[in-house]
Amino acid sequence: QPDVKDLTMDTGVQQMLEKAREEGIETAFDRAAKMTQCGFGSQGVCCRLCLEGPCRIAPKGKGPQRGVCGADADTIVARNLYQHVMQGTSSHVEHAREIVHALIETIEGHAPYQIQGTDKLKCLAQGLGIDIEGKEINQLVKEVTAKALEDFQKQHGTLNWLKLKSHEKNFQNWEALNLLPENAHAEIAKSLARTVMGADSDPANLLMGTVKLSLVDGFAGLHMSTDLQDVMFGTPRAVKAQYRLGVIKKDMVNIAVHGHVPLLAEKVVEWAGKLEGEAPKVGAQGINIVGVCCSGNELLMRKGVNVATNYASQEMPIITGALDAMVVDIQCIMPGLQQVAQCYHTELITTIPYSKISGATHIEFSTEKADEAAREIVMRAISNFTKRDPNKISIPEEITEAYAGFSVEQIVEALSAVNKSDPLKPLVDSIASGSILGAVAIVGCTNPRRKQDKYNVELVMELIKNNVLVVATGCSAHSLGKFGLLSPDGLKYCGEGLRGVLTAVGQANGLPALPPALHMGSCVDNSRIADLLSALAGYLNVGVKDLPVAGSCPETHHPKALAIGTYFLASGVDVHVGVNPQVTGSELVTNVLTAAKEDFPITTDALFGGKIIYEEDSVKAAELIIERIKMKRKALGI
Ligand code: NFS
Ligand code: SF4
Repeated sequence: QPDVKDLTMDTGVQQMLEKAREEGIETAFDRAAKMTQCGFGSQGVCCRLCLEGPCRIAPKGKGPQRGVCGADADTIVARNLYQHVMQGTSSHVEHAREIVHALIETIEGHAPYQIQGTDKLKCLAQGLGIDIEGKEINQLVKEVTAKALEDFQKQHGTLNWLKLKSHEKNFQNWEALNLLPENAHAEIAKSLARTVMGADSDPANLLMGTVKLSLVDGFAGLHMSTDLQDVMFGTPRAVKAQYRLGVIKKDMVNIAVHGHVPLLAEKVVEWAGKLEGEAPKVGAQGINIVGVCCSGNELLMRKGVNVATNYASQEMPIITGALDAMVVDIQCIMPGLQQVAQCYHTELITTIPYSKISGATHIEFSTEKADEAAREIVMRAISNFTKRDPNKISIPEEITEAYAGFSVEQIVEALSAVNKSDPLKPLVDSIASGSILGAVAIVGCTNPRRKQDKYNVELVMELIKNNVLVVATGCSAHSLGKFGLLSPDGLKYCGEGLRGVLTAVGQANGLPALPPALHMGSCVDNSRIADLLSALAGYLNVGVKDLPVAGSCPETHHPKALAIGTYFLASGVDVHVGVNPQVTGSELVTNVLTAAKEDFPITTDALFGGKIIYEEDSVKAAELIIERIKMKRKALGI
């Protein structure tokens, strides 16, 4: 068995892994250590698309070079990547669609929510070409959601959200390349039809299909989800909160909220407040909600709810022995959670009809019945408090402080304190003068196959030391939060130029400084990063591809990250991946994505201005990213 210190940087998680071993409980880290990696699958050359197979292509020409149907490694790898992107895209699109319907039900009076982001609503309505004069909020919601629904059904033209949110130069480029999707559902269906056995087998064409689909992910997935969540729950503003397993409290009823769509998570918080008075009846001091993964991000961003942990260690809150319920919705929820939960008093509660786990309690959540479901969930957690086994309780003590809530609106507002009439100017000036070298978004997950948090944290340390501004989302933002990089305390790791700017902007806002990394939200909130880039490009009158910026997912695991990464590539942003993307079995696909060979006829770099940087070592990755940033600076003449 590997030493727990090699599995995660988080000492609280290490402590829980030791406890799990003593108690004979298996975790994802144990399973990862035992799982041998298939050489074919790792390179993406294994095909299971029909019953003639499975077929696999032998590496280095030693063995079969084509599947039974004649598909070669390039076709198989391109199809597998496409299918990953399809999975990611459908997850995000379904997320967006849920929010659209929740808004409609709310204004029709069937769902117990309130429209809290009226400014955002008006701004979206105007952007979508809706006349807002004299219209009531409900009428605006009706018209905006109608525009959203068109993006799932229109048969001509392209997505309203793409027209609304894309940078003009990107739009023109995609249009010229015939990459504008008509509607989200059709594009997903076409992609499925396209990747079946015996359909598209031209790897270059398949890659272009993958890019087209990633635009669905970006606009009808990420942007639409974020925008409409802001309409429903308000746009995030700076908040202060705490990180690490220490946020679980021994004498309180602890409920972990895990998953993605804030419709459930927000309601659980609301009902925990309403039912606070029930806690003393079972001997608890109150009700404590903690976040895990992206539901954690959503609650952190809008409510300042503390975060217990991120993806790879999602079993650990249960292992504390003090978690009374873990409530989940969709995506990134390990099926193995129930195996762990059944060894404790913790009740794992699934809520979505198409996302159940056998053995878990299922309490159906729908927007119409949101209050009943949330009430029942909280009541169950309260009664579970009495079922705890005191001998099994051990909560790691460490806690870190973090700031989050950096929506684009919040960032612009913070910058306005420095320059009221021209808020982007101080940022752009700092980049031009070299105080800030460029900006990198740290996104994505943690992965039980890699030492948890190490790669996210190391990369950021290296970047900020070199005066690169960092923004973060998803579970990688949680990694930074756990290690003080979302707090002004982390400023000591920054280069002098960056530290100066963060201190100046922070002080103009009455804070000692801004943190070295700005937490911009969940994974769908990568849309906020795209918005920020569009705004900067617009301000400078250049393309997004010309900006000295990059994205990076050092510890990713989910196909959603591949969809997001492809969307950013298509937008002209370099994307670093620290985990094997399972495409190396095809030289063609690898060359198109990484532009590794200079004379290769097509690359995403030539078509869009962004390329994949695959490097597992974070320090080396930082060097490669910085090299590209310097190249882009030079081209801008700064
Ligand atoms: Ni993003 Fe969020 Fe976390 Fe990764 Fe999963 S929770 S949507 S996919 S693991 S960051
Ligand atoms: Fe094999 Fe072709 Fe069928 Fe894939 S589609 S399993 S390569 S025969």
